[in-house]
Amino acid sequence: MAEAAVKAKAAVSADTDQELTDGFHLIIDALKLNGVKTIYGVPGIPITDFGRMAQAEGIRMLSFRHEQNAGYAAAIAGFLTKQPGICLTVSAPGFLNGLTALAHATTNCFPMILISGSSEREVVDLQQGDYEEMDQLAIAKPLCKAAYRILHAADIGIGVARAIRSAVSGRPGGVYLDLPAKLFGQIMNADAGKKSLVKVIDAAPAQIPAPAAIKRALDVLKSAKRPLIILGKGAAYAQADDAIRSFVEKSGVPFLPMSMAKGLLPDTHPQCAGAARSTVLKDSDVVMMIGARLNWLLSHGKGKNWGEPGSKKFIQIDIEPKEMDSNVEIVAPVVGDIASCIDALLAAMGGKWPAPPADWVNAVKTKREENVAKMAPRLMNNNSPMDYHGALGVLRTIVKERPDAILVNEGANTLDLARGVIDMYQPRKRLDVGTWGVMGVGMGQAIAAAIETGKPVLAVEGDSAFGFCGMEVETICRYKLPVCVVIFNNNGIYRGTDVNPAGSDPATTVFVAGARYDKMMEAFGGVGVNATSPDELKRAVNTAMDSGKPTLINAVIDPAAGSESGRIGNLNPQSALKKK
Ligand code: ADP
Ligand code: TZD
Ligand code: MG
Repeated sequence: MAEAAVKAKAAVSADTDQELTDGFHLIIDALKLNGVKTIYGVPGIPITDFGRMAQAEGIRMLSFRHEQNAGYAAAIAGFLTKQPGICLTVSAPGFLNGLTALAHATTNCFPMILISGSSEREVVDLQQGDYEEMDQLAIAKPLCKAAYRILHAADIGIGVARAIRSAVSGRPGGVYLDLPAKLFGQIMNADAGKKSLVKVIDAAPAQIPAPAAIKRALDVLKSAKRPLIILGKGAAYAQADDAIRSFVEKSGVPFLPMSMAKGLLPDTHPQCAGAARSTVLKDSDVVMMIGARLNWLLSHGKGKNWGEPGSKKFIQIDIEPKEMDSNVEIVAPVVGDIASCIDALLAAMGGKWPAPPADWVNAVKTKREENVAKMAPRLMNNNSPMDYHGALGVLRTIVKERPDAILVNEGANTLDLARGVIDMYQPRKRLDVGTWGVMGVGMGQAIAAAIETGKPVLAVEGDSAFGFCGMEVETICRYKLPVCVVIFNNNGIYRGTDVNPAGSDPATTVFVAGARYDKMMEAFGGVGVNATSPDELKRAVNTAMDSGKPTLINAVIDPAAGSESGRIGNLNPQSALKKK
């Protein structure tokens, strides 16, 4: 049956002699018409044949071991390409597995479409217990930007167009598209079917800022004594790299990249204030955010990290008007898409722009150099077992030598320390846990990064973080992707040293001591290496990156080296009853 279905792209009706098409093919044609080249998913009822047919029709189908990882792959594909990443799942449990990633995409402003097969409406709505019965549309709605269901083959064109436009226009986000099983087999006249398809024109229209908003922003920026620019992942997403660089350089203002905006301008750029983060947040008087939100990652724009209350003026560039004044007053809101906003700013700045006061620029530079010098010797140790700095010092050099490789990074200490230590040199090369700090994005991101960009991928993973998605090493081996996974194996979450004082069970944060994650990769034909020193780690990563072979390096990290929750231990609530 499967093979027949794949072959029969269009059938001819016996009685009327007219050429027919069906739901399966209309969905595939609608996606292809709109440039979809890749789908990430897991097969099963009712979408198994759909996957086969899509593959036969030239769409690349990446078949995962768990929908959550396929979803994270689709989400990051959206970030990397500005096209919605597509995740395909079966009904209820598969759908729910994909939903975490859909919510994550929405939270991070990544365009993604979760397409799930679903059970029959008549049975679901009367709750009569269909196979994998669930009212998926209702459940998806609060977790995404938009949710649609297509009931008739003739609506597939419009339904797919609506999903695409919803995902990428305005503030990008996740969209759910519900496809009941019956839709796939519905037939219609092939010609009418073809005419019903919609190619989305200008899916993410430019949103031009008002000239008055541009002038207001520049007036505030010009008045600053200690200005700061914060670049967020919205700026990386916008793919306006040259314009952003010109603007930052013309302004002369120190810039601070948020995690996934690192590399938009190189971290080694003379204006980069990454290594003087606390100083610039505290001491600046005007802060211009470009595609960054004043959420928890920036302490909501207030509190002790931001210096004296009332000491700041904020300028914000964002496509989402509701983002303005979300946490503090924005004195100069600039609403529009970043490319248009930066172009307008550059045009309005004219030929000459006054440099910011030299004492400020120099103070930032001095602080940065001090901090870089303080860190340098720690990165050069060759301790065995390794500490984070010794291991990261090696990876920092490797990324410097291979600036076009993509770095995927998750964990707690593994994340926070790598973000600080590893300089990035090109835009959209650093992918990580995003706004939620979610563990388990790593393998999905690594796979999508390799597929979408064709570049080598280095995934630096905490042992806990990796555990959420580790089975996808089989997927990496199956598709022979140039992914090198380095597990920072400290035997646990934050540290591997906790002891349960009450009984024989292990403490909640520790794992099997001395685990050999490298063997997992060997099980599927990839290369596994156990690295116990920075020298060994360096050799193994370089070999992997040169060969492009799927590789997993178990980097043995001192279990006592990490700290609770990495850099965000302060967010843990404290028990009033805890003994001092
Ligand atoms: P970070 O975590 O790096 O600080 P956030 O995810 O908090 O970044 O913020 C990204 C912001 O960028 C969001 O508020 C989003 O609306 C905005 N954004 C995304 N794409 C664009 C774009 N093309 N133009 C303008 N703003 C954008
Ligand atoms: N579950 C999910 C989906 N996301 C989370 N962020 C957590 C749980 C809680 N959590 C963190 O915030 S970090 C972390 C967990 C479980 C793992 C940290 O351990 P690690 O990294 O081994 O990945 P380090 O290097 O040991 O700190
Ligand atoms: Mg760990």
